[in-house]
Amino acid sequence: MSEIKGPSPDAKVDGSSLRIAIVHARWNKLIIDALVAGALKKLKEAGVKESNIVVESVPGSFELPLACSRMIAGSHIQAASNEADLLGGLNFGSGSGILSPKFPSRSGTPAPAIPSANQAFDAVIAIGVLIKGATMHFEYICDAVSHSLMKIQVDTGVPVIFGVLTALNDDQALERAGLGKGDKTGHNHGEEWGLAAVEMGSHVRRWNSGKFL
Ligand code: DLZ
Repeated sequence: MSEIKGPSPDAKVDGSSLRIAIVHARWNKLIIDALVAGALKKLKEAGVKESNIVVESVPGSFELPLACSRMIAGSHIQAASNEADLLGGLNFGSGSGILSPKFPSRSGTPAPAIPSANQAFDAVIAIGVLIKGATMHFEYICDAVSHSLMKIQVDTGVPVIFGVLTALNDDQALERAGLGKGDKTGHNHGEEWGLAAVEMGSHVRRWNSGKFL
């Protein structure tokens, strides 16, 4: 019998030219670790190079929106700065770059190696696990985090994948990380988040250059 729920398996994704960030909370670490592993597995299967994957962590899910926002901004600054370095050797002089014979070191000081990070993030995956407790805390954080992550992706134009489980109890969260008990192992949603990042990163690149199917 075919599945009713879940994403369609149709999308073919090629992540070989993409740069993707994962930022995860550290609350409920056992579940977080499985979700991050699931996302990483699918990123790599889709061809994203290990050197183009950045993983950062924050204390809890409430910190995810700020982290996504600053990481997206920082990656643009990093990419622009590396481009300037490649073009003009503004503050380096290693003598090893393709343009360096024309632009020798001004200071004579050996330059830091040019990082491979010469492109901004094509997508960010925000991963957190919120489990309802006795108070309203859960509701406030779920609401704030989901709205903020949506706002960041719309405002920046960089896909932010919603990898935040909002579970009513431990079992729900475990099952959504493929860690459920007995015959209810469940499924690791981190895998879909990895694929969604590659698909959305590719789409946005294409759309940004005015190409449509
Ligand atoms: C405080 C708190 C609680 C009670 N529960 C969770 C949770 O289930 N999942 C999660 O990611 N974070 C939780 N936090 C931490 C908050 O997200 C946040 O880190 C703190 O309130 C500090 O801002």
